[in-house]
Amino acid sequence: MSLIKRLNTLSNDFRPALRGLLALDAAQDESIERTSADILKDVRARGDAAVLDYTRRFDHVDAPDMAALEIPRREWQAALDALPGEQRKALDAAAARVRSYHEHQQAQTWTYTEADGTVLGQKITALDRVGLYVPGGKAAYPSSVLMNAIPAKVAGVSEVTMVTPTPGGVRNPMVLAAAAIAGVDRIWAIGGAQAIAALAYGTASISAVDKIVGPGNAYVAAAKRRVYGTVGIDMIAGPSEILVICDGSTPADWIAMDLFSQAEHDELAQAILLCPDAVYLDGVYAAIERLLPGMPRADIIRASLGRRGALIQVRDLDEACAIANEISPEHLEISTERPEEWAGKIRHAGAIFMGRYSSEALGDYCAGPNHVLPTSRTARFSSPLGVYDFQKRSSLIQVSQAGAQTLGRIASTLALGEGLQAHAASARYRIDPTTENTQS
Ligand code: HSO
Ligand code: ZN
Repeated sequence: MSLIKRLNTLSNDFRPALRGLLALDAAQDESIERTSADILKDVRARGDAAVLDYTRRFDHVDAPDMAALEIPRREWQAALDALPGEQRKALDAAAARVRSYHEHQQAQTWTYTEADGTVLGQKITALDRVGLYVPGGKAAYPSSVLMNAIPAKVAGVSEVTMVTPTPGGVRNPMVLAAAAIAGVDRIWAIGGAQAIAALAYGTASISAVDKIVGPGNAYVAAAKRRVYGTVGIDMIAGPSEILVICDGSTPADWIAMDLFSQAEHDELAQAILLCPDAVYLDGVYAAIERLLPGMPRADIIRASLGRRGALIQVRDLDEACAIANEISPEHLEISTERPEEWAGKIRHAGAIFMGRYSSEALGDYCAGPNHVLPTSRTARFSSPLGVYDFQKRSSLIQVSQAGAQTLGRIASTLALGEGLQAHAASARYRIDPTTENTQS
């Protein structure tokens, strides 16, 4: 059994094989949908009491009241102080770089003035309250705490409330430390659909938020989809993906390890390499074979590469770019000479890593850009998480007296066409009768 599929764009079965690779059975599990809907309803009705019940049932944490489920700031601070020096420095450095990158995304309020003195514009405001879900267990990533909370704070969100399940009462110190560095405001040791419900609807102890972000399991995703509309949500993330375009001159071990770096996230993660050089692809295959047994997460990597991975021989790098656009991957590495030239041909990718030294792992942790990216081909229409996800726009309209004369005529004509008399009158009231017949 081969470790990873070998495909060639020239062979007849390439198209169906590619379709098979990209297909991901997104069928939503009915029973998960139902359970999560029931939990939402119950928390909405019973508030804190329901949250306490579900936390007992699912996390085996028997808290007497909600106060016992809030993780106090002194505990995050203690977690931060107890970090080994290297880890503390790395977390600080990553946070500083993520912050400075996101400061570049800050949108500005703008206005312009028309000849008659009418002022029009757009005002930017931050959301008031944001909820951040952080999974417990194996996918509890401190780096994701930074990637979600820092842009919210840069945007000017006044209160970031984090929720994170603590099965058996075990709290993850590195997650708490990251929250302290990122500027999170409060942390509750709750998770699952019950945490999403508490954030969306509010309870006596937990204030309702305006938007919920952060990854979670299938119950959390179902709950987020269901509360959308009551609150905003970020994207619903699918399994991680990496697509590498290589000219065949990067050390094969580097590329093999880049593929592993996404594959190790999840059995359903996707790692694909496109290269015109068959001998190079043989070399990467050999590197995979040699390096895989030494990986602690070899089982996950093997499953992911075997199911959804591929080494694809392309005619040339132009064809590689065309296929990359079709796949619209979450992460694209362009491991070639003059990568910026090939990047010019890329239209759909969550993040584009250019050159042999830009490994995706650097972007996952500390380059600066966000690692929350569109997956499952949604890069065709969506963007990385950013400051703009925590801000909104209000239109500004300040019509001058002169402006009201011209606009009033246009508006009242259109209003009469729509049969809306009050609109027409409201516009016409502001027209000076002495000018009424002198302007058209
Ligand atoms: N590659 C993941 C983010 C991550 N990697 C967190 C390591 N830790 C997002 O696709
Ligand atoms: Zn990663």
